[in-house]
Amino acid sequence: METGRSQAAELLEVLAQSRRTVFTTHITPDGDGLGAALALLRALRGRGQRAEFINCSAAPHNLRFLWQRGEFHVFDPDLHARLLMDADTIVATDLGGARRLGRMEEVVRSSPAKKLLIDHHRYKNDLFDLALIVEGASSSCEIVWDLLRSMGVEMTHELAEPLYVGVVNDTGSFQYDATTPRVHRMVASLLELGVEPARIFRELHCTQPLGKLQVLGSSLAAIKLACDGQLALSSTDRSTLRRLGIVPRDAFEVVNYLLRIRGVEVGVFLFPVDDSRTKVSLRSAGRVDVCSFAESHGGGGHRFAAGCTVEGMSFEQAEAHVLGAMRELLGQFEIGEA
Ligand SMILES: [Mn+2]
Repeated sequence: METGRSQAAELLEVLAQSRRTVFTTHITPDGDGLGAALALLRALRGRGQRAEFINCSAAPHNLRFLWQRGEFHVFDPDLHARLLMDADTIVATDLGGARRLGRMEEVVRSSPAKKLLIDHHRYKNDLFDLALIVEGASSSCEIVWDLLRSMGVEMTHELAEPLYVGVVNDTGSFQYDATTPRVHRMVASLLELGVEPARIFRELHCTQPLGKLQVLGSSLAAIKLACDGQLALSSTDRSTLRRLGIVPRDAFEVVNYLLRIRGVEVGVFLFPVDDSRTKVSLRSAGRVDVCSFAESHGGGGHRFAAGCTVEGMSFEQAEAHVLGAMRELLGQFEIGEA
């Protein structure tokens, strides 16, 4: 990694001095944010430092195999606000923007603790005293892997497993561009510490509720192509999710399938949160930067994988708005077949 060396050194210095550290990651946490925080928390605790992991929302069921009792807590103001106010250091991993602290944002902002960020997303930082952002990293876990080695921590299975889950999560099981030789060297070293890829695959992927596959089925059946087949669009709705008994985030995986269609450059998945807000998830095959659109609507992510919420319009209007913006990005000005 070329950038972030001095921030990394500074960050490690702060962590070394910190007697009470609180970790957190983004709302609806994923394997990368959880893995990065968990590995660092274990390293600090291993050195005898107090550390807690408090998050604004619960973790998905398929990641709960990662931690032991007492290693992860869902934010309860009565129990945890004091802890955040009294902490020396608050560390956010994989955050993707201060708003993604959810209902913890206010207390994190008002805490006198030193605030550190470890991330590989690009966005404007108006909260953290020290931001270690390595845009070229595959995952926040790759950054933490570097940090742990700089700390001279002895790598063990309990540090390796969460890091492995984070890298698998963010590389889409080693399918994205971020899958570098370096990532494979990192993973090799994690496997040498006893990480079991087959068992972790089963934990992550073979534990899905039926409804999640059914919403995938109905959303795939509803795919529309536009812009001469370069744009694939799909969506689901609240009543379908209710009927299938699943939560919205279980539906969003659909977006990753859209790029599998021959000729598709951009995939868009839409979900109407309510009558005036539509969640939009965007994927690009590598020619079009979809992050700028997401950023212009208060969201963010990476150049080729981003998301946002379009507000102040109906679902139909939001769909047309996104379609128009993507058509422009694709450099197509004729009306595509919708
Ligand atoms: Mn990540």
